[in-house]
Amino acid sequence: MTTPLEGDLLARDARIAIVVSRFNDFFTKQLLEGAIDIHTRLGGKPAAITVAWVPGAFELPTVALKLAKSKKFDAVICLGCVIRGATAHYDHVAGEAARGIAQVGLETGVPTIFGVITADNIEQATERSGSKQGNAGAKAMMAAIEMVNLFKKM
Ligand code: INI
Repeated sequence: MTTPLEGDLLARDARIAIVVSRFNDFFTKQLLEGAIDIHTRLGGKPAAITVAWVPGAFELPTVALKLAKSKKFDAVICLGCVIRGATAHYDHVAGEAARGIAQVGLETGVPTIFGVITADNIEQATERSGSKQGNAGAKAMMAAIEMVNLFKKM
């Protein structure tokens, strides 16, 4: 029998940075609330979380990179909301956010989590920020904690 390498969902004293975009803050505030709520429910202390606000999803990777490079955090979570219906340049903003966030994780080796809602319309954004489809911020926090604990075992 092999023992799988896996991270549990206990927040312990993991230091988490959250970068959150002001654009569509009607939704991103819900994501931030969901992330902090699940962190508390998984045993984390508020002092372990640092929050940085950026103008929009396009800016998430730049600030995530700076935080990841600082070595002060075990994981960085990026929260944003890009809505196709309201965004002529949706593909550029959403695509660059996704590409940049992935790059930060690969470049720094610090787990960098994609908590960006990419929605076709307001209804979908609503569903993913705390209603039918859960809360993407809470899911991002769970992913961050699992990754931090997985890294500790590797
Ligand atoms: N930023 C978002 O986070 N979501 C959006 O839906 C959005 N729209 O609609 O354009 C958006 N644009 C701003 C962008 O992220 C940058 O902040 C801006 O282009 C300055 O670089």
